[in-house]
Amino acid sequence: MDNAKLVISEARQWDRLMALAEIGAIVGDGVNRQALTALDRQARRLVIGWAAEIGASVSVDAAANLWFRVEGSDPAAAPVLTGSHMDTQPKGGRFDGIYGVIAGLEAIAALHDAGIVTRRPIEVVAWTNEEGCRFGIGCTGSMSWAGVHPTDFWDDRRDLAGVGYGKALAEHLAAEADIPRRALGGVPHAYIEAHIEQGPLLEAAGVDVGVVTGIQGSRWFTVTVQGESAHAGTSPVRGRKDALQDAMRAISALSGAMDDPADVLRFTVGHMVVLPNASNSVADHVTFSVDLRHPDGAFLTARGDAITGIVDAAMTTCTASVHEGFNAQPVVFAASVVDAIEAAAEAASVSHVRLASGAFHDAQFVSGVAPSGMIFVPSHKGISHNPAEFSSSAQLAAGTQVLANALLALAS
Ligand code: HGY
Ligand code: MN
Ligand code: MN
Repeated sequence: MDNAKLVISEARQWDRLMALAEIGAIVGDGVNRQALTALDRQARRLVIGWAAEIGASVSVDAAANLWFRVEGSDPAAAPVLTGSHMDTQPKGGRFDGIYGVIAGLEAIAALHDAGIVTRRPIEVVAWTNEEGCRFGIGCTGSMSWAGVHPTDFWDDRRDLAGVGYGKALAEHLAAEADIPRRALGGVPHAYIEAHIEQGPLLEAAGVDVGVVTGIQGSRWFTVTVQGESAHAGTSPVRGRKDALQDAMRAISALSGAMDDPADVLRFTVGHMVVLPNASNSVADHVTFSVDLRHPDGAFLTARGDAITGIVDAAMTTCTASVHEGFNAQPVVFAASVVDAIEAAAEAASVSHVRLASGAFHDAQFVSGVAPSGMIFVPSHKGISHNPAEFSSSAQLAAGTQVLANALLALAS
């Protein structure tokens, strides 16, 4: 199939990304558009309008994943799938996730503009709740679709306002009741996700596109420390059951235990809730997050399984419990897809290099169902999960041209 006619529109793609960045815009060119919120739905409606312009069919599944489909000459053929997520971190950037959805839309728009009908149908998906920041669990849309857990598995997870995941999902689906429904699941022929690198390698190497070989493993835990609240002025320090002091001991012990001179093991405590959170009351209930990552599954299992013992040993007067909420094992992408992406980069005459992903992505769960791969574009100084996140229009366009070429090859 001739790539020459398949030309994506850099301007259309950039304008759409900037229009979406207005929905949930925060200071410093950032975006706060969290999963299953009214802002999320507002952005979805905008993208639905663009998809309708090129005649793509629109549907939503029971996990609220949003699907766009263009038919192929052989409607019975397994589709080629592309996409990413539309939700952001609380202090997110304009490109993480949403770039992959808009790049997928741009690729099918370019095929439409070129009058190219591929043999296989092509689908673009926006996965629900990849970031996980609102409810403390990521990739619930792609995990539901891949059959890793049922859609009600996370019903008891609550956001900071106490809204449960199940309630938020039900409200979201009700608000989108006018959109045709689609069965959960499916087996695509292949999946490619375009995403910003969120690391410094491509920019430092002066390379246009990353051909992603795989994704390291990630494990998320919630540690709960239970003490006793008391008066800050009248209760002797010696007799206190101070949950915040013991939580700090646990975090310090974990930090020491997870220290890796090679800086390959990644240990992060990014979220903490202190109750009653009053300056003159001793804390009686503290929860904090643990995000642990490593490319070696066995090593990650061993280190993650040690967390409970380390936390218990750190307790002086309080009790603690550790709950694992998210476990994404390392994945190596299918050679057939990695090679197709590399060939597509050659066809687009863009420089490319193979690299692994430090961030997790929905592709981690899709690869359990179908041969998958990812395309990275450079992130300025590797900054992400930060309003200063930036990739240039030309860099984003190069990635999308490679995506379009790869989709064309895989769908032919
Ligand atoms: O945390 C991650 O790796 C992803 O960016 N949500
Ligand atoms: Mn992302
Ligand atoms: Mn992210």
